[in-house]
Amino acid sequence: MDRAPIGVTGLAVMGRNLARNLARHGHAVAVHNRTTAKTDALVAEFGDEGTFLPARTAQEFVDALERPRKLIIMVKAGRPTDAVIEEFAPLLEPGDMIVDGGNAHFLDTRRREAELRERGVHFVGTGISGGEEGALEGPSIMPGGSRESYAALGPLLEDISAKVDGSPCCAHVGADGAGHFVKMVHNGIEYADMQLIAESYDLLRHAAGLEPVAVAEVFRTWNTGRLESYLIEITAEVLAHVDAASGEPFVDVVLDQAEQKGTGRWTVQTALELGVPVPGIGEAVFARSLSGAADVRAAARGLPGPVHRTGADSGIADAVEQALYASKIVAYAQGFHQIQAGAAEYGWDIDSAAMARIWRGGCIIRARFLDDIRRAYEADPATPTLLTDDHFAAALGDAQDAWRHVVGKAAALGIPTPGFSSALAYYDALRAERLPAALIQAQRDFFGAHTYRHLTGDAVYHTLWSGDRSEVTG
Ligand code: NBP
Repeated sequence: MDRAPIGVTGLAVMGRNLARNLARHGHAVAVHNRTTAKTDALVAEFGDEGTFLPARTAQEFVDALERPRKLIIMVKAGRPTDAVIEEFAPLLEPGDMIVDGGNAHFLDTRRREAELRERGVHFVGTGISGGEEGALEGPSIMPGGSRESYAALGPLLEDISAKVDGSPCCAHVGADGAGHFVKMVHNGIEYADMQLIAESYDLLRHAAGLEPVAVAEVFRTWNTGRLESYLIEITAEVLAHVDAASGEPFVDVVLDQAEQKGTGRWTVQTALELGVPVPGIGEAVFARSLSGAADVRAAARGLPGPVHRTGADSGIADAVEQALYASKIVAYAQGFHQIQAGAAEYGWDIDSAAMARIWRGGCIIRARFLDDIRRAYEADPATPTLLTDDHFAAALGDAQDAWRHVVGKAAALGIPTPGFSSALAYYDALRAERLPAALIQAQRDFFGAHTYRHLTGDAVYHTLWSGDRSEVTG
């Protein structure tokens, strides 16, 4: 065989595993890397897993691909992606397809897609979630780009994606940068979910007074119910783990400063640009920043607060489960709101039910819960918020008392729960008959003549605050 239906360039952990995944599924795959030693190593170590066509140069790589050519770029996002595109684009022909499977910013993807479209080349910005293991065993794949490119690429990508109930975790998201946009929001939701789980752990540890190994048991039990998910499962594993050197719970020997690579920050920055409220994701990003603000934390450590930080309220575990489930519904509702706002802004026709479906497997936020989101969007694709879906509204109603009890208890004990508190505030704000935003509008008009509207009608008014306080039309 001298030609392959697809190729991968960039053979670090992700690219190598994606190439192996393709080969294991019976697809011959051309492989290329800037540093040829990685190409040689892949073929030497895993050559028996399928058909690999190693290429030492860009030209050899392009020549090893069947027309229309399909090449996947798996290099470091940013400048390296542009460098690789500049290297390959002159070697391609109209109709060829470049898939960028890296974590690109969706605005870069939009720019690249527009530039390559001029040359007749399809640029398919593709979100891939699942990390190293997912790339090998079956990730969740979110391809953007043209429908035409999906018709050619879809069967291959669906074949190597994760499967849930026989359904592939891969679907065409929408034009140009839609795939990377949805992947970005996926990561934002992941931040929020992890923060809520971390707060649950903190409450079980310090409000219920449980040791990490006992908290692990609680998470294990939760993982048999409606919270069943990859993140809950690994949380139980981590909390049960003991540091071999000290014999202490592993979680107690890890520095409590969470890092981030930037997709959570992008989600919040984009939400701010779009004017979409995603406070749960924002709180999660800021909670990581706060944890890393070591000097500020050291300076503030002696500030007064409740004396007995640790309680022994063993009955709170069930309430925490309710609060976690309710807050999780809120976080996902915010993420899907952002997807819908992005779709409206950029003209993408994104099927929210399909997004929930392809996140059920392969990716970090995979969970039983996503099936309920899929069902909710299938029942009402145009719903403004997931919160009003019958199933979720009932769950939020059932969780009311427990959720409020947990947030109140956390405040009383001095346990920070920005995720839980913010989720509850978002819920209460959305359902409020009247918001104090009316006062803010009035203040804005007072100091800046920014005008306001009345409850009835679209007319714009201004009050002459420094004059006789009569109202004039704005
Ligand atoms: P890295 O992000 O570490 O990138 C390393 C690869 O980029 C190597 O193949 C390297 O070639 C290549 N490269 C660089 Br750096 N600069 C280049 C240039 N100017 N020209 C050509 N190639 C260049 O690899 P990764 O961790 O496998 O991730 C690949 C992509 O997948 C990234 O965009 C990442 O954000 C995304 N992603 C990663 C994960 C994950 O869990 N790691 C999950 C989902 C998505 P060399 O060998 O010659 O240096």
